[in-house]
Amino acid sequence: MKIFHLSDLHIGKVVNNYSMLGEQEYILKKIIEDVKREKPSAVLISGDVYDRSNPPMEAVKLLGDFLTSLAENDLEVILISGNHDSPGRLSFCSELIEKSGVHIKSVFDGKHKPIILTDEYGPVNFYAVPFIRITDVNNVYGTDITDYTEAFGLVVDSMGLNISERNVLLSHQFIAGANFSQSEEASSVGGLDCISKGVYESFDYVALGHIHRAQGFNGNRIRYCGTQLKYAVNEVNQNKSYTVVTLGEKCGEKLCDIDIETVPIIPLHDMISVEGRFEEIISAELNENGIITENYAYITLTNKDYVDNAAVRLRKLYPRLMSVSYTMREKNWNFDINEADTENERSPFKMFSDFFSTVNNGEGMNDAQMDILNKAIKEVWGE
Ligand SMILES: [Mn+2]
Repeated sequence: MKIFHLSDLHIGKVVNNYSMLGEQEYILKKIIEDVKREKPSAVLISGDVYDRSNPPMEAVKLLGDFLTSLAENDLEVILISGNHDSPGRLSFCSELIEKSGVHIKSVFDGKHKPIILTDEYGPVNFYAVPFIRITDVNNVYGTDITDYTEAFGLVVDSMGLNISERNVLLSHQFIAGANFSQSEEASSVGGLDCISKGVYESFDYVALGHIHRAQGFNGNRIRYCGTQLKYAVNEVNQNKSYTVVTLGEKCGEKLCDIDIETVPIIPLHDMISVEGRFEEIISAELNENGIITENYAYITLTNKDYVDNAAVRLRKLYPRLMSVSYTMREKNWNFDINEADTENERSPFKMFSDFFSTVNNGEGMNDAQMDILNKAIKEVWGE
């Protein structure tokens, strides 16, 4: 049985003031083309469908169009909510929509009615658990658990899995040991939010969402497919994809075979980072539109001094300019020793104002900022 695994669509996301809707619409159309060609039995969307609990109208329309296009094919769509979604809003009309083969599980109620699909090897039971916190588990089961792994373990135990059949889980959680990106915006990175992957081991495949970098555990049977688009500067070198899983027959408690492959996604516009001297960066070759690139560009300048109007000048050649920063290798942290005394002799106020003007293009603090600094100094050192 062939399954497409997507997650973290973050429809409606805005990155550095650029709406990603056009980019998202483009790749979702590509995925629909792949669905028509590859004919998967199910498309799984493992949470963070929207970027916000109250998504903009255009984002709601795009998800609606995507689900409608998916449902026009002979397949089931199973979708859970992530930490960015509003469970209540996402569940709108879910019982009605279910009749079209689109199963939305966004409100955690402790009930587990698997969606069962069948192929020549028998049934595959799909369990869908939306993003949950320990308090959700305690509220539903009347427990007093304080450990995330124990809480999720209770959820899995309550499913009453038949391990002689094939079982697939959709989940949106942070597994201990997973490798974060930057755009997750999780409430806490690691620490208390971690679940030990042991709780997932009874499943034949776990379609995870939450972490934006694709990665797998236990031979990829517990897998984050990652986002389908880059959403942060430290994702520029990641290859984005979705995952296609083909489940074989079950041999005892394990699958005889499972095939897991990634399908690369070519975005409409890529997200890149460029580093170098301003003069070099603006003299790169122009394309047929008279600009350097249509891609979203994070630019880091290695110039010793600030370049006048750098962003304005760069934007003419890089119209999707995300940010301009300086490495300031020579200047950074290295105050002019002729001007400053030793650090110990400079007052905290002088040290901070020097630092402030260094990182602000030579501009000093305004009155309000000086007030804040003075207050902070008083708090730390007294009068
Ligand atoms: Mn996410």
